[in-house]
Amino acid sequence: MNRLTKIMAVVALAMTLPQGCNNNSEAGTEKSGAINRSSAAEKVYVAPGEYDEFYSFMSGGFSGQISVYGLPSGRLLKVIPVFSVDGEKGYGFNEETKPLLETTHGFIPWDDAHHPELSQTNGVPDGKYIFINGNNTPRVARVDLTTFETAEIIELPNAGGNHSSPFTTENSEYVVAGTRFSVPVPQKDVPIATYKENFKGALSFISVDPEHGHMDIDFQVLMPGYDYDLAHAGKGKSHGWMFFTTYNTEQSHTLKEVNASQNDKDYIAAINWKKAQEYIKDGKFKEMDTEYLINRYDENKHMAETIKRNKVRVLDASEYPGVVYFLPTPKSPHGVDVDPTGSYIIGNGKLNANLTVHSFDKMIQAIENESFAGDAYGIPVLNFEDVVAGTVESGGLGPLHTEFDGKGNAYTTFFISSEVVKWKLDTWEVLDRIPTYYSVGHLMIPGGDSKEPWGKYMVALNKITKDRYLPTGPELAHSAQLYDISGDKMELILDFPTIGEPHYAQAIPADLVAPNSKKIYSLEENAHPYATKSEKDTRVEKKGNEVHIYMTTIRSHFAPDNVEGIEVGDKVYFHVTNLEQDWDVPHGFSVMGAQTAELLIMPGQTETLLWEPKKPGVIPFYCTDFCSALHQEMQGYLRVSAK
Ligand code: CUK
Ligand code: CUA
Repeated sequence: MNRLTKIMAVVALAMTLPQGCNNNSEAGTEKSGAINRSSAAEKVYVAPGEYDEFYSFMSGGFSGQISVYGLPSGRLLKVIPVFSVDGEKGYGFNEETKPLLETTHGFIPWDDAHHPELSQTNGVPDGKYIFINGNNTPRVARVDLTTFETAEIIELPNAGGNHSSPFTTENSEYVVAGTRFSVPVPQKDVPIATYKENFKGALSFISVDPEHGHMDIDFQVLMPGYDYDLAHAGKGKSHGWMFFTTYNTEQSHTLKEVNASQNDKDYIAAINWKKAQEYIKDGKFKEMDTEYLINRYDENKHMAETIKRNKVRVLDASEYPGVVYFLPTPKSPHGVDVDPTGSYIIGNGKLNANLTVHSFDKMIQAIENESFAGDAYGIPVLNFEDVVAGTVESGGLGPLHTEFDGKGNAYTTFFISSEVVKWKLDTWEVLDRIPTYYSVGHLMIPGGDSKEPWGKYMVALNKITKDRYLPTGPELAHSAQLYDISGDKMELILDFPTIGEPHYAQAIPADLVAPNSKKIYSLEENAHPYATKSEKDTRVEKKGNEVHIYMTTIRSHFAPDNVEGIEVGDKVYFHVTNLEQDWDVPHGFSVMGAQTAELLIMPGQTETLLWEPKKPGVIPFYCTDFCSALHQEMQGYLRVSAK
């Protein structure tokens, strides 16, 4: 085969998907593989009224949200709206949360979320926050795990396709955001064929304020347009480094499936962010004019605010020695994962069968010896032989991602051969393999990308469901599969469907999150500018064509519940405060003809719905959340007159 036909063959292979059942199962086993039903049932059974052992946070993929499941039961606990509007909670529809979805492109009520990542303390998930990337309009969100609500969304300038994100450092000093699509930096109108000269990849290092969690871009490292796919932080001995995969060192801008697969090796970019911090501290950086927004939700005001930034600090990698090194890695590496000790950097070449393991110690040695193979874009390229620690001869095809159990074992997914392979660190020998149904992308072990994994379960996140569930028309849910990994052999114990595409997930023992979960917003501390803290303060204020209704709810009535004097063409703002102070007694609110959605107001909280009446008449409104035996009576009327 000549080179091009070889590449085409690989591409064709990469497109192969399982056709249906029995694709991977061993002879004689049904589509579920060899399942010990009673042992599996016992392992996943959480009796009514009992709690799960772990919270699991799954990316919603093209739903733009995070879904929260209990493990091992697979029960759905909550969907947290992040990048997409959500009628169930009024998210992105009420005036308080609308600013969260503002960008320099305008109000964007959707995104494609791939990777949730828990905040860490000393390299271990701490249960404070979960971050997630918006891939399409580059953004990173922070969800507060005391409220399970989106607290902040930051936009990323100079990026296009925020895929290698938001992986965090040992103490959440930074969450990072690479760029999967290189773009002109700064953005400008140039011919696409000038890719090599004009297109760059900006890697953002987003600082997280330890007290409030507030994010901002500390600096960006400007890189050649190699396309940055995934990342993971060093830990332990490699703390201070961040590793990104590249898959387009060819710098092609068209037919990437062929053109970006020509080089036998692309690079893992090793970024010494502590070195970058020194340059920043010494004032040795450039300030670039740009524009990006930070949208923050203030819990006391129950209101999001937008902050505009117009500059970003940049370090062009070619001009700052010691910040970036390239580690050659075969076959278009996708995932890059660092083992719990921080010694090994595993690159999964997605067009490969074998896994490449680099040694952090050898990398440092080679840098100290200045033993370089050459340079690319002024960045030193290390010799493959100098940094490689071993190769795992996996016997699988299409490796994507690796996680760890904290007992010296690694687990890698194979998309094409649709399986998970367990192998041993240091000896690189394969210990076990098990099929997934079907076409696994990421996998997740609770804490499995941290210093101290809780290596009891593994979840495979599958792209294709085919025959696993009752058919639901042409579109089938994606799927998670839960495996018991406490023994020598992996054991499949549960399937459950997911919301959107569960690219990646994180999980954490429930007792690190549940005790801090907030039960109630204090009415007394409610600092919302339109809060009404007692029924006697409810009122209607009209200024020109703006009507502000200061309304309260308590079981089972609204005050006021009859409003007259509204005219067609008015902008009517309902500022509704829930006076309840009991856990889990929300009231809902909506109006006939509401142009957006409803409000779901938690006890102690104020939310605002904007309504623009179009026709005269008497319009009913009601509580949309069943709240008491007299919920059906919880309603009112609005009289709308012609102008
Ligand atoms: S991933 Cu986003 S395209 Cu391997 Cu993290 Cu699938
Ligand atoms: Cu209040 Cu239903």
